[in-house]
Formats: sequence, structure tokens, C-alpha cells
Amino acid sequence: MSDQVLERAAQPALDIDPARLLRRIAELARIGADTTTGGITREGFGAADRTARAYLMDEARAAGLTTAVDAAGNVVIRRAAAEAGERPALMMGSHLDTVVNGGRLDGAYGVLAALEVLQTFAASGLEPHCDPVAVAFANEEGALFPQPFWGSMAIAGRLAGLPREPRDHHGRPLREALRRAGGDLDALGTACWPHGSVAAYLELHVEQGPVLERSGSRIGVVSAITGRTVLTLEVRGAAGHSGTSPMAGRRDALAAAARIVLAAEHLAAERRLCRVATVGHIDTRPNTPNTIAGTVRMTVDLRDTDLWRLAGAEEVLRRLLRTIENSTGTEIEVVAETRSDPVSTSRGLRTAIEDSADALDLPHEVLPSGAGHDAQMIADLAPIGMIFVPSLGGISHVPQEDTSDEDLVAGARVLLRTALHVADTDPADAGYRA
Ligand code: HGY
Ligand code: MN
Ligand code: MN
Repeated sequence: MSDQVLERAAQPALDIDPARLLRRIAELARIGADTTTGGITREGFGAADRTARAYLMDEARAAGLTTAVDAAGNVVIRRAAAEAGERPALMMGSHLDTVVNGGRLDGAYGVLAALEVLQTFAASGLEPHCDPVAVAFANEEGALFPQPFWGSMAIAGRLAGLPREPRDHHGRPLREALRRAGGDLDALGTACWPHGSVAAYLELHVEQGPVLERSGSRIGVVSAITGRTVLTLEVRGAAGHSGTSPMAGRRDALAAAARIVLAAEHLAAERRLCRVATVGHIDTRPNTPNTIAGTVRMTVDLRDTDLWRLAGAEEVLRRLLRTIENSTGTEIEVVAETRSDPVSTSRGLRTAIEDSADALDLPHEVLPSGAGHDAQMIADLAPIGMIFVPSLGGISHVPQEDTSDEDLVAGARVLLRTALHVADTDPADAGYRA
């Protein structure tokens, strides 16, 4: 990293404002909070998610920045003076939506740290080679509308991977919910960023696992992000009276679904065909104690950093679905599927992140991400870099998800320094492209 950048980054003016960052994290955590469980629920394009987006845009505008919502519902924040497309963007961001009853940091931390870095840039009067931009990607989790990475897929131009008329888990169309969030399903193509428009993408995120806490590292330098296949299944059987229907001849959709749950677990845990496999969502109808289940809607989430292992596990699972269909007399249909390929981060950006951590005297280590992130979609457009901070207890997607304030601030300082390095490097000779 050039002395000039280091010297400038060391100046107090080029530090984030820790109190402002922590205040915003605390304020945002109140939106969608469940006071009984302590968890946060902001399902993508739901009411709480819209409130969170409005909060972010209010904070950005109060900071003198400009905000826009694209056709996919992504929130894009720029410095007031910057014109879109004038120079390649240094994109930073993450997501505001959460899983059901999730934590306060997954996604939200990265968005607010990106806002903090952008605001610090704007206040510094710097004229960087790249235009720093903060983005809150829409519907990363896919908790309500099962199209995870919706917003980042749109920005990356992966529209073919998105359904024409997306529906939520209850079959309700996305069109109206997207419009209420400021998007427009018919203009989705306008959300795509052209190739060459992004010089680099940086995402700061909580690790969501135990590695950094166990090793004592303060900063994680992400080497690769896991591949992921999510199949949404509809299991159709025959509802009936649980007392008068003989066992022989039943077409019990929930019994078939139970076999699918165990088959998915078995192919990862025992046969080790992929790293992990999870059925996290199951919705049985009519869901009454004395009626045999007629239909079940469920998701199977397969993950691996090796694309071939992931594809092989999916093939075995699909064959098992046919076997379960025959043995239970049900029909099992894959009604939606989303795939995200495993991606590697840019070596140059990993080095820039390591240099930033070293300059701040923060012990760091390189590790893969078992969680998926918007970064793996933006990897279609630009070199990506991901920075992790430790998760207390190594847990996430639960109300207890937490990270110390010191680590939250340290991560944002590493993001700032790395952003300064990238913004100071002429994209034409940017070594981080490797
Ligand atoms: O599920 C994931 O890996 C991420 O939290 N969206
Ligand atoms: Mn998540
Ligand atoms: Mn996340």
C-alpha cells in the first residue's frame, strides 16, 4: 500500500466515526425486533424490510449523500457530487433483510459500515480514482420470496436465473411487494450494471461461524465463498381422516417429506457427498392434528465449495426423490431452484485487506465462507474482497448472534483502509484484479 495512502489513512480525518456506526447498528436493530424472542425478522420486501430501507436512506440523506432505489429494489448510495458512471465504482455493501428471528448484524453491519466509509470519504474531500458507492442489496436471504441474492443477481445481470413472476412461499406474487419497495418488475433490466462499471467490490460481514473466535484472529480475510443450491419442493399426496384412513394406501405428504429431510441429512452427514445439507423450511397443509397431510412445501439447501460435488449431491438427491415418490405414492415436484456457484476472492484484494489489518495491528487469517453472500453474484462484474469479524459463540441466524463493539469498529476501519487503497489505485493498473 502506498505511503501516501497509509500516511493519509493514518490522519484522524480519515478515520470512521465509531460512535456513529454503533449508534446506527443499535437503531437499525430495533426495526423488526421481537421483544419476546430478542430476534429480528425483516423478510425481504416485507414491511419491516421497507422500514429498514427507509431508515438507511434517511441516514444517508442526513449525511449529505444521495440515495436511489433501482428496479430490483436495491438501495444505492453515492456522494452528492458523484455522477453515476463518471468513473468505475468502488462498490461496498451487504443486505438489510434477515432470516426469520435472526440476528442484528448479518448483512446490516456490512451495509452500515459501507455507509460509514462512504460518509468518511465524502467528508474527506478526497478525489479518488474510483467512485465509492454503498449498496443495500434486496432480498439476500430469500426468507419470504425464495429467490436469495435477488438484488445482487439483478445488478450482476443474472436475470435469466430469476423467475419471470416470482412468488413468495405462500404463492403471493412479488410484483406488488417490489413496487412498494420502490422497484419495478417490468424494468428489472435497468438494474443491471454494465461490465467495467465496477472496479472492485468489498463486503464486510460477521463470520457467522466459530473459526476466528477459536483462533483469536480479529479479522478474517475470505478466500472463497461456498456454492449453494436451494431446491423448493412441493410434495403432493392425499389429505384424509387420520382415524378412518387405513395405513395401506395412504399418500401421506408429510411422511414423504420426513423421508426427504432424512435423505438430505444422510447424503451430507453420512455419505459426505456435499459439505452440508439442510431442510430449513417446511410448510404442511392442512396442518391439523387429525388430518393426513395433503401437501408439503419445503426447501433443501445444499452447499459445497466444489461445484462438481454440489452438482453430484443434487443428482443423487433428485434420484432419491423418485424413490420416495414410488414408496409413498406421492408426487414430488421441484417448483423453484436457485444456484450460486462457489467463487474465489481476488488475491490482490486479499493482500490489500491483510495490509490494512497489519497497519491496524489486527491479527488476521485467511478462511473460506460457509455462508453465501451477495459478493458471489457481484463477482460476475468485478474482483471481490470479503472481510470477516468474529462471531461470539460462532453462531448466526439466531437472536444470540453477536460481535463485540471493538471488533465491529475494527472491521469497519479495515474496510476504510482497504477502500482507500482501492480508490487510490488507477483501475487501469489495478493489481487487485488478479
Ligand atoms: O444462507 C446464507 O448463507 C446467507 O446467510 N444468506
Ligand atoms: Mn444470512
Ligand atoms: Mn448475510
